[in-house]
Amino acid sequence: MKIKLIGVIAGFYIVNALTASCAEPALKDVFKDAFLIGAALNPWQFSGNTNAEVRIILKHFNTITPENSLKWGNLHPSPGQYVFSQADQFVEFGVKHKMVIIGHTLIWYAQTPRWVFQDNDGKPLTRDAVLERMREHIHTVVGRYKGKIHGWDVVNEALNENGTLRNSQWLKSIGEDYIVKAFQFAQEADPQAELYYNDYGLEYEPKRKGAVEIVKKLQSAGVKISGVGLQGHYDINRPSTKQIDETIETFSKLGIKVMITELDVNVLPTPGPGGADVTMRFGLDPKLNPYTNGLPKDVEERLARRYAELFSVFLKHKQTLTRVTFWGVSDRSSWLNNFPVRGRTNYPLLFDRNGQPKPAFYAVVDLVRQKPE
Ligand code: 9MR
Repeated sequence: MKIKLIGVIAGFYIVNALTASCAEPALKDVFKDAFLIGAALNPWQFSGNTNAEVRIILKHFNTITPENSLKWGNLHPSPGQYVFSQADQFVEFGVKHKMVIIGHTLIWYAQTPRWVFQDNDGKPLTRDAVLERMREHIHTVVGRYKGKIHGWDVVNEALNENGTLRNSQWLKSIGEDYIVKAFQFAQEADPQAELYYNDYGLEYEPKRKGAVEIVKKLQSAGVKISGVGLQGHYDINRPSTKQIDETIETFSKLGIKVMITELDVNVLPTPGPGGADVTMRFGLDPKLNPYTNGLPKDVEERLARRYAELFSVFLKHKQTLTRVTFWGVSDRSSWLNNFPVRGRTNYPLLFDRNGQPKPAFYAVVDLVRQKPE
């Protein structure tokens, strides 16, 4: 009788435990046979605090990217001065929790101080002098985290929407081969690390062609390129799943990996072309900020359907796609609350402002969760 009772009680707890874990399965387990799943992190999440976002990170993600801590401006603000404290903490967090650590980013047109391209009198440096600064920076940063950082966004956002090279200070100072040089320096600094070209809007054909040219140039120069990062700053309607599908296919045919590196879905009415051009800014108009008191049910459902269609495409390409990283952890701290309009209430991720999984979370999980026979 007593034994029977213990059995019943144990059964009750097991069922409860199972229901609890089914209620919020870990994304990294759900997608373990498909791709790594990760998030971009900030200092308040990796510097030893515990909060709802840290709980989400430890439970759900097996790969991490620093949202800002490894950018040139943060790391190397003036000549000869490196500030590694944040980046070190980020890497230690990843090592401690056995996560795949991604380095973002070495060479970008934004967040790079003006001094990089100038001499002490503010005059433009020669090509060779800028190349030497680039080499020194890449060797120092990649070298410091050699063996710990698994892959680097070597060059970020080098393209215009029409597929030509962005007229960045890198292009102006060095010339078109700045991209090949950056990859060469990264390869020298850590021959084992994966090396990526990362951009947004590659789902649109003209820009995609530009990225294909970059990959082919690196390949024909015999320089390592391991993959292309599709940032995945998407809207509720665009780009289409067909465009995403074709894009993954195109890069996979070049024999490289593809990853979704900065995924989020904007649900707010937003002026401009979409995407992630950080120079784009608009004033705050209440019409552009309609959901300050919560997301209406129909929009919440639309977001869930959008996430489900996106992950269906990702799963279709699981042989090529090695990683899906969200640009943030919960809606509370997403950059989209402040871009391209400051001070809005946006809902772009799978976890809400209280760290709770949203309908979009379950929509994604249900694509792979075993259905009862
Ligand atoms: O999310 C990042 C935001 O906090 C920074 O202010 C901004 C400028 O450094 O960069 C954002 O991250 C960008 C990423 O580094 C590259 N792709 C677009 C991302 C969103 O703008």
